[in-house]
Amino acid sequence: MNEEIKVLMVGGRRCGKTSVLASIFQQMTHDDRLSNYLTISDATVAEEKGGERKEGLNDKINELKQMLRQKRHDNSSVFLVDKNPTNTYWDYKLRLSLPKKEESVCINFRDSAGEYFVKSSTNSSSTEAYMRECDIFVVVVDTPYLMEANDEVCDNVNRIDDITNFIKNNVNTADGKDAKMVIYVPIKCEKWYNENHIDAVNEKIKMAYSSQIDYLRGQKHMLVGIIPMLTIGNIEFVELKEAFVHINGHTGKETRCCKVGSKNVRMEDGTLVPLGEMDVVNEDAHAVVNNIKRPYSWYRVKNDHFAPVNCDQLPLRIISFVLIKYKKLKKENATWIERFFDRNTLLKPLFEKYNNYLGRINPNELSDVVAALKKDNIWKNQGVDGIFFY
Ligand SMILES: Nc1nc2c(ncn2[C@@H]2O[C@H](COP(=O)(O)OP(=O)(O)OP(=O)(O)O)[C@@H](O)[C@H]2O)c(=O)[nH]1
Ligand SMILES: [Mg+2]
Repeated sequence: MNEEIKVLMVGGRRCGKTSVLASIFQQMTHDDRLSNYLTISDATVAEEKGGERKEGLNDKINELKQMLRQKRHDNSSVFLVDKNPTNTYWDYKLRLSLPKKEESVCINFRDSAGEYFVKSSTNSSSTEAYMRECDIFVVVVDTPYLMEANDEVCDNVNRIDDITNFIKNNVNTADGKDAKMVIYVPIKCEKWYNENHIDAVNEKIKMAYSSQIDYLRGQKHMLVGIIPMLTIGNIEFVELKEAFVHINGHTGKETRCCKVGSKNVRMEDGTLVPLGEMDVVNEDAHAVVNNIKRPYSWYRVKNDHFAPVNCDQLPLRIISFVLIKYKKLKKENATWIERFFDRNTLLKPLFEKYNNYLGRINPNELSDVVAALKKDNIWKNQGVDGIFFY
C-alpha cells in the first residue's frame, strides 16, 4: 500500500499558512521546467466538516491574485490584508510521479487554524496526537512581525512559545530510530528579498526560534532548514502601524485604519480620508490578543505579476528527504540482516515505512530525477534565495 508522507503546517493565527500552501501547489503544478522531470497533480479530495466546506487552494490563489489586480492602477496605496480564516483542519494532497509512469508519491499537507497551536485550545490534544505521526513540520513565520515588531508582539503573532512547547513535547526521532524534518518558512518577505537582505531574515529566525532549533538539532536524524518563500511575489511590506477603527459619523460604518498625522486616517483599502467632525477613531479592540496590542502590517503592490519564489523547493526537499532516508535504511537493514541471518530488526518496520512512501517508484530513477533537477538549478542549493540547511 502506498502510504502518504505526512506534513503539518504550523504557525500563528492568520500568518499565511493556507496561502503559502496554495502557492506551493500552484508553483508545483504550473511549472513547465519541473513538468519535464515529474508529473505533478493536486490529488486533494473535496470534504465537509461540521457544516463547513474545505476551502479550495484555487480559491486562495484567486484571493491572492485579486489583491494584485485591485491595486494595479495605484501603486502608491498602502493597504491591509486579512481574509478567509481557517476554522478547522484540512488535508491537501500533492501527487508526484515519474513521467509516463503510474507509480506515485503522495505528500499530505495538513493545514489547520492558527488557534490549534494555542496551549489552552480545545483542539490541542488532537493536534498533538497528529504531530506524533508526522514526519515533516513546516513552521510558517510572519516576517514583518519577526523583523519589525518587538519580541513580545512577534511572539504573540507567531506563537513562538506555544509552538516551541508543542514541538518539544511531540517532535522527536526516538534517539535516532526515526527521522524527521522541520522547515522554517518565513513569508511576506518580499521587502527583504528585493533589498538583498534575506540573510537578515534567516539570522532573525535563528535567534527568535533558537530554543526550538537547539532542541531539534540535539536530536539524531533531525533535518532542520529555512526556506524563505514569496507567496505572492509583488506585495511588499511597508510598515507596522498602531491599529485603529474609523467610525463614520454619518453612517456608523466601522473600518480598520491607521492615523496619518492628526487630521487624516488611512483606511484598510489604502484610501486616505480626512477626518470629518462627526467621525470617531478608536483603538481597535480586535488587535488586542492575550492582552498584547498588535500593530497592523501594511502592504503595497510593486507590480501586478503573481510571482511566487521558492514555493517549489519544499516538496522537492521532502522527496529527497524520503529518498535519502530510504536508501540509508536499506543499507543499514542489509547489514543487520547479514548479521542476524535475516531476522526482523528494529529498523525493518521503519524501512518498510519509507519504502511505502515511495509507492513502488523506482528509487534509482527518482534519484536520477533529483540529480537532474540539481544540475539544471531547478533545485536550489544552500545559500541561493535564502535557502539554508543546518
Ligand atoms: N501581503 C501578503 N499577504 C498575505 C500573504 N500570504 C497571505 N496573505 C494574507 O494574509 C491573510 C491570512 O492568510 P491565510 O493564508 O488565510 O492565513 P492562515 O495562517 O491560513 O490563517 P488561519 O488559518 O486563519 O490561521 C490573508 O488575507 C491573505 O491574503 C503574503 O505573502 N503577503
Ligand atoms: Mg488557514
